[in-house]
Amino acid sequence: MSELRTLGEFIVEKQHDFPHASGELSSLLASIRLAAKIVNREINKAGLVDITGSTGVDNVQGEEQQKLDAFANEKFKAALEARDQVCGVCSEEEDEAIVFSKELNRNAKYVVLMDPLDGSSNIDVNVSVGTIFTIYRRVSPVGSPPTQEDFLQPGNKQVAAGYVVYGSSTMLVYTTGNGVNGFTYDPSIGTFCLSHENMTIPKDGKIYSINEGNYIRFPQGVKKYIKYCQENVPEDNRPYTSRYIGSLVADFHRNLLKGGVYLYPSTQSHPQGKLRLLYECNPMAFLIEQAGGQATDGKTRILDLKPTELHQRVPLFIGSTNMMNTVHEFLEKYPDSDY
Ligand code: AHM
Ligand code: MG
Repeated sequence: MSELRTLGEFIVEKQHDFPHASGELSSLLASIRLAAKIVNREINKAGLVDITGSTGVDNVQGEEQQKLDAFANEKFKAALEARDQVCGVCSEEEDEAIVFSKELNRNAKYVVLMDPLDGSSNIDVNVSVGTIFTIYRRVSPVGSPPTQEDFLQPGNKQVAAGYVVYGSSTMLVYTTGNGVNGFTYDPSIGTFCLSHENMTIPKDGKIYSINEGNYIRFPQGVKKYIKYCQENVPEDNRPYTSRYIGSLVADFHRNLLKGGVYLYPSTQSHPQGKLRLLYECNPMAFLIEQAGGQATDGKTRILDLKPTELHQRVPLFIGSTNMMNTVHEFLEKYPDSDY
């Protein structure tokens, strides 16, 4: 971080890339930034529960400590509602889309879809977790409540998307369709500072990320690809390295920086895989393409899938272009119905 540029300054600077930009998107991104800081603070206190019996200080009297994922959901919703730029939100934490009822919100032109705290199995064990978000322009008329159609837009209509990784340091990475930029949180000044300008994923990599415990249930093409990754071919940098955190945001972030491929395929028991199209796969697919990589469900570009349900799941293959090409060769050679 040679020259100190804050996320706030960067957002305003980039606003000029959009003709007729009115600042609404900038204000929306600012509300995400604020919620991220609050969630970051809470995550960093989480370990204190065992020492003090509660994460303490700002706990409302008598109220039971909330689970962190529910807490993150509330904070992001509140921040988004308060800035009046969003008419509704779809969250992994809620069955139905949330419609903001204030008139100012009804007049807003954006909807946000999010996974407020992804990687839930890692929350209690001090391993990186993340927030994933995406922003769409509504298709229903401004002034009315948002409809399902606003939330079920294909990923290629995203206006902006990003994630926050709460890791050894906290970072916010986002795109508005003009490249990907990353900001590291400096807790001493309470500010996200530009640390990774114009991020691109290496075309080649040697990391593959998959929950190999499910191997027996994977389609043939995926099994064969895993064996290919493990072959001893030094001139091709194989065997590759296996890295799997179990937090999509953290696995994605590492592969983005180092080059690699992340796979969450269909399995015999879960033919649609596990990850959610609207607020996990689409934002990550937008980011990876902006960074020069690829994302598909094994056949189709993630961003071209037409969503049918809010919490729809799809298989996800995402990462470095040359590695993705090899994944596809294997998937084509061994049809995916063949487990
Ligand atoms: P979650 O939204 O319940 O946290 O689940 C999503 C997470 C991803 O972050 C992660 O990549 C994946 O689930 C791990 O799943 P598995 O434990 O099956 O490997
Ligand atoms: Mg999730």
